[in-house]
This record gives sequence, structure tokens and C-alpha cells, in this order.
Amino acid sequence: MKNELVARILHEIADRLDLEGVQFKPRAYRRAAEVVEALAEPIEDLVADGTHAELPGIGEAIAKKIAEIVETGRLKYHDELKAKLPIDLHTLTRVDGVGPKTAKLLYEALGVKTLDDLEQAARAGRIRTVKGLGEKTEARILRGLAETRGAVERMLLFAALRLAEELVAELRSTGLFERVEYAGSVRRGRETIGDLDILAVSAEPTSAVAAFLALPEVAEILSRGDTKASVRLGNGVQVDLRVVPSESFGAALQYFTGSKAHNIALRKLAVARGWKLNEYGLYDADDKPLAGEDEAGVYRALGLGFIPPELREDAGEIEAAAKAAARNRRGGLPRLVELADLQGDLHVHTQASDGLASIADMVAAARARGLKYIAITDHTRFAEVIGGLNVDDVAGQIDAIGKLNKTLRGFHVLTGIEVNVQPDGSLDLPDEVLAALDVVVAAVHSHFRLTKDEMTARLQRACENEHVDILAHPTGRKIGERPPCDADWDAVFAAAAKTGTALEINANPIRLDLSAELVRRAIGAGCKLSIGSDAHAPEHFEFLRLGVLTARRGWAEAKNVLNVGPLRQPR
Ligand code: DGT
Ligand code: CA
Ligand code: CA
Repeated sequence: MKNELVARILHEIADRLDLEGVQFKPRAYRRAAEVVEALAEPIEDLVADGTHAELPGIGEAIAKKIAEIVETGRLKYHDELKAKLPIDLHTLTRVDGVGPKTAKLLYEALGVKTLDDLEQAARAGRIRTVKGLGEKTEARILRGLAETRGAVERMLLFAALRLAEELVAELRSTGLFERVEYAGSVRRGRETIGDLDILAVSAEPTSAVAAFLALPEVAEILSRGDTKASVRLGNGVQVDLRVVPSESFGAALQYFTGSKAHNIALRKLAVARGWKLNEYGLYDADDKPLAGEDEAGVYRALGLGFIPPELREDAGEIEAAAKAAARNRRGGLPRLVELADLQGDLHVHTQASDGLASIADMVAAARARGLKYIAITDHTRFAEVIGGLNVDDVAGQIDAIGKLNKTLRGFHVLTGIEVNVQPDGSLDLPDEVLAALDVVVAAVHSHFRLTKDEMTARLQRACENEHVDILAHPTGRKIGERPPCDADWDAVFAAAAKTGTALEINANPIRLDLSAELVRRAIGAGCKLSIGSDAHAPEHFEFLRLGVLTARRGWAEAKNVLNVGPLRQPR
């Protein structure tokens, strides 16, 4: 689907119009981009019957432009704007410390057009020579570059999952396959994905490979064989397909799911018994097959409980799976939290701040996903969010939610707020206002570059406020855009555990914050977790799935998660 492409071009038009000093128009393009980004269905389907013009915030002119992008893959108007300022604005502005204005400044002063140019300029110490920028900016850009480099060639998990599922569905619909599954890092739920690995069983491998090569997304064939092929899609993503015999499917799924480190550790276990493990199966010393058709069978034959893909990083999961595996299918592995365990979402926005929908619309979408409660946690009115809530607005929203709750059966809306944690750790709403709300989510939205000690004290102080229930997106990182802030996480987690403040796993695709590594440490420190969508549109409840994958990669069980199970009586 082309939603991402359309949203990216619209965002970039907004940035470029901003730089030209154009009024109002940038806002319209930005809103249109957000609407397209939030869509669950492919934009090309809406364009096909013209209904994209009926989307909220999309006027006639922008609707025409969207149709042009969908039909031709580009937009003349965008090309004209690009000709005036010929730089890779989208990639450059992904670097922490580089906004559109800085990018323009760097182009005019130093001729920086690409990420490579930026890196050269930063390394040569030329950025500090530009009027308005300095050594501090240069150092920040150098740090940011490392982050962006790592992610630019990799895809976010959300996009990768959608793509993998689409490709698998398309292959299944050809009728040429007995089985098709995706493997690799996307199956393990890693936060970024290098390429997609698809595994299949087919009675006619040659036709099966041909069907893969004929998929409409394929732009370039990288290699082809009788039972495997690699392609590059139009969006630049590489996809590998392997067709295997059905008696090897489980072993191949295990092998190509990885991780490599997990596979190596597993193979050692086989070798220690004088056996052999590869993508075709598990074999004894006489080459007699012991397992291969089904994945769990491979683990069982090795004396292990089934290890969920999210845990396969050689981080203690094999030792855990070996414990008491004979008596218990899971061995000593955790009973990982599942999406179906979640009954609520404690981080939701509406159009009262920077969301796109009403409370009622968000409630309807949450119900449709099987949730039983949500907390409305709009932003306060601080500098960066236009239209956030002030003290009077909070009172008004509490009233409105009270009335709405009277009309709902089997669903409850909690009142809440997302308060800003200021640099000294205080909050931007007075305690008596916070006391009147069911849920207080506290989050850092500015001053990310305090020293480690300052940031630690800031987050600890936020936890220590008795009204704060959840510390949202604790590290502030944006994958590929902004590195996590520097804090003594064990000290922050200790404060959270002591005060009963839950730590959020923010499920927004670009955040996934806490990361899986920090989730595991937070659980070790005795903290509760809250898996929050941070939804700004009805479709965003889908993000919860990413939050659950991240929780699972951090070894989280249902009992570690606040929004599992029915709502306990609000205070
Ligand atoms: P990615 O694509 O970078 O996000 O990460 P993966 O994990 O999908 O890695 P990829 O696509 O290179 O390979 C898919 C899986 O195949 C990998 O997770 C484990 C397996 N694999 C690849 N190369 C090796 C290897 O040299 N040894 C072993 N044991 N397994 C390998
Ligand atoms: Ca891969
Ligand atoms: Ca691969």
C-alpha cells in the first residue's frame, strides 16, 4: 500500500512551504499527511472510488495531489518545490538536531544535500562555522547521525509486519502453496527489520517461485533458483523466499527465524549429543531424522520447552527452556503477555489536544478491538502542542466523560491527562487538578539533553509525585531520529518501583519506549508496565500489538502489566 509514500510527500511539502514562509498551507498538508498515515486501508483503494476526497481534512486540491501520487508514484508540485531547494529534506531532518530550517541553513552555507554531505561537514568541523549553529549543535548532529545511519537502511517493525502479512496473503491466494509463513527478525518482533524472509511449502516449487517473482510489488529480481529467490520491492525492501519440503518446514522455520546467536547456541546443544541440526532437520549420529516437520518438535527433541520467537536472542532463553521441560511444555520460560490479555489502554489522545478524533470515536474504536476501558490523556497546554488543555479545559473534559460514561454499558472511560515533566522534575499542572483525574501520565517533551544526573533526578521526582500513575515513553527516543535520553535507568526504575509508578511501553511504531532491553531491567527492578498505544486516531489502537511484542521481547508476563485484566475501581 502507498499510504506511507503519500504521507511522506505531504509532510515534506508542508516542511518546504514552511521554509518558503508560506502561511496556513503547511498546516493543511501536515493534517492531511496525518490522516493518511492513520488510515487502516490502502489509500489506493480509496482513490479508486474517489472516497479519499471525503476524508476529514482533505480538500479538493490535496485530494487531486494524492490521486497523482497514487497513480504515478510522484507529484509534479513536489518536484517543483524540490527543484527550488534540491536537498534530501526527509532523510536530513531525521537526524536529531536537524530541523527543516537547519537543513536549509546547511545547504546555503555548506552545500549539504545528503546524509553523506552532512556527515562530512560534521566530521570536518564545518557545521560550527555556520552562523546560528555552534559546537554544541555539531556534536548533537554527530551523535544523531550514528542513530539515523543505523535505521535508514532498516524498516520499522510496524511497516515490516504490514508488508510481511500482505505478501504472505498474496502468496496464499495463488493457491500454489500448502504453507506460507514469514520468519526472520519480523517474526521475532525486533524494533527494526533489515529484510523479509518468507518460507513456503509447495508441490510445484517452480511455479511457486514464479508466482513470487510476479508479485506486483516486485521491482527487481536479485537472484532466482529452483526453490528460492530474492527480490527488491518498489519501496527498496529486500525479500527472500525459500520453498522447502514439508518434512523440513519446522526446521526451516526455526532456522530462518533466528536469531543467528540463538541458532548457534541451539546447534551446540545438538552437537553435544552427537547430533546435527540445520535448516532441513535434526538428525542423530546415524543421520536418522529426529525432528523437522514441526518447529516445536525440534525444541522438544532437544529437551527444551517451546521458545517463543520473541525470546530467541541467546539471552538466557535456552537455559530457561531446559529447566523442567520434561514435565512442563514451557519449561522454566515465562508465560509471556498476549494481546488478548489487554483490557484497557491508558494513553489515548483526542482532538482536544493533538489527536484527530472525538472521545466517542476513540471509544468506538477501542470497543471494536475488544477493549473494556480507556483513559483519555490529552496534552496540557505547553509550548509544543497547540490546543492542549488548561485547568478549565480539564474540568470540562471531566464533565463530558462523566456524561458519556452514563450512556456506556460494559465499557468505561477514565479521565486523565498527559502532563509535561519540566526540566526540574515538576509538572505543568497543579496537584489539585491532577488529584481530580483517574489517570495521570507524566512525560518528558523537551530538554532531552540534560546531564545524566539531572535527567535521573528529573524522572525520579516525576515518579515521586503522588498523583503520577505512569511515566510515559521514559527515554524519549524516536527510532532512527532521536537517541534515548541519558539517565541512570536502574535508579529511575527503583524510584518507580518504590512509588508504584508504572513505566510505559509506548507502542507508537517510532517510539517502542521502553525498549525490550529496558523492559527486562524494569521487571527485574519490580516495576509495573503499562502498554499504551498513545493513539492520536481511531486506527492507532492497532499499535498495541507492537507494544505487546516489545513487552514479550522483554520477558514480560501478564502479571507485570497494569492494563491486563478488568479495571480496578478508579480512585
Ligand atoms: P534482519 O533481516 O537483519 O532484520 O535480521 P534477521 O534475523 O531476519 O537476519 P537474516 O535475514 O540475515 O537471516 C534470517 C535468519 O536466518 C537469521 O535470523 C538466522 C538465520 N541465519 C542467517 N545466517 C545464518 C548463519 O550464518 N548461521 C545461522 N545459524 N543462522 C543464520
Ligand atoms: Ca531478515
Ligand atoms: Ca534474509
